[in-house]
Amino acid sequence: MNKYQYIKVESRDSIGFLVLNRPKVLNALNRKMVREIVEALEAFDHDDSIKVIVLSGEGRAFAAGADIDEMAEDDSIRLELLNQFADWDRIALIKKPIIGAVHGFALGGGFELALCCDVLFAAENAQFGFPEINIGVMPGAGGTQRLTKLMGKTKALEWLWLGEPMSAKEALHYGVVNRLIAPEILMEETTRFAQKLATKPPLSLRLIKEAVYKAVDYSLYEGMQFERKNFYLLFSSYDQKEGMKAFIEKRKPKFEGR
Ligand code: CO8
Repeated sequence: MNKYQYIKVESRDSIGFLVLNRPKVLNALNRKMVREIVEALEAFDHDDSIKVIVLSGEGRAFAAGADIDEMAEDDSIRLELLNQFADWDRIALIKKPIIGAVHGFALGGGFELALCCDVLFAAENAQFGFPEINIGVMPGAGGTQRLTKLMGKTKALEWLWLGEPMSAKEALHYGVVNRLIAPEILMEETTRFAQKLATKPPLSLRLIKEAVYKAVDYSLYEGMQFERKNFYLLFSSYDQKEGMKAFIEKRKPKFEGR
């Protein structure tokens, strides 16, 4: 049973599927919807039967941004007190891989949500952009930071200032997305990739994700110290013993995530 109002969730073959489900308004993200997304991600993260999470949108868009109707009358003090971005911050604490499958529009908060994914697969018809400038604001859920870290200052400024959409091809060129896929096979290809990840030892997936994100913020030296500790940590796992034993015995490993 779907307990959520604005999203759909489903588990299949060790993959947790989260689908944004407000297609009539192109999956515009209202605050309750963001809360639901975060709660569903956390539920998948704590579910031992789930190895990988796939995030996508229902209808003709991934998400066309924050719900403009909801925030049109907001003021600064109300926003400060609401502290809505605390929910967004929780997304960065998800330990399992999150694969985004983006088709159609991924604008504003929708683009920011896509940028919260670890890996992005884009349909050839996907359009990414930060149109906030055209309605007198700017990104607020990490867009200026994550986009700049991905594509560099000069290109990020061009997109953020102009507010024009970036084609999927451009997004690929600038390293914003991993792969371009024909729209009709987007979910199939994303699922295939998620299935591959789901066969890997979950603790390695988890500690690699953690270490790679440190590379974004830490100096090389600090990052390497962090990586080393995670490397050592994996030698306490069953899967390290099993993986290496299986190699020596020339058989396929059976990973257990412990
Ligand atoms: N908010 C609310 N409703 C929306 C939104 C939105 N962001 N985007 C689309 N809709 C609604 C439309 O109002 C329309 O509703 P209705 O049928 O009732 O009139 C329906 O979705 C379909 O949209 P259109 O008829 O406009 O469809 P088009 O194909 O003609 O155009 C566009 C598609 C170009 C995507 C157009 O809808 C558009 O420009 N949308 C707004 C894009 C935008 O400005 N996004 C940024 C919003 S600001 C933001 O995201 C700030 C992030 C801050 C942090 C995040 C907190 C969650």
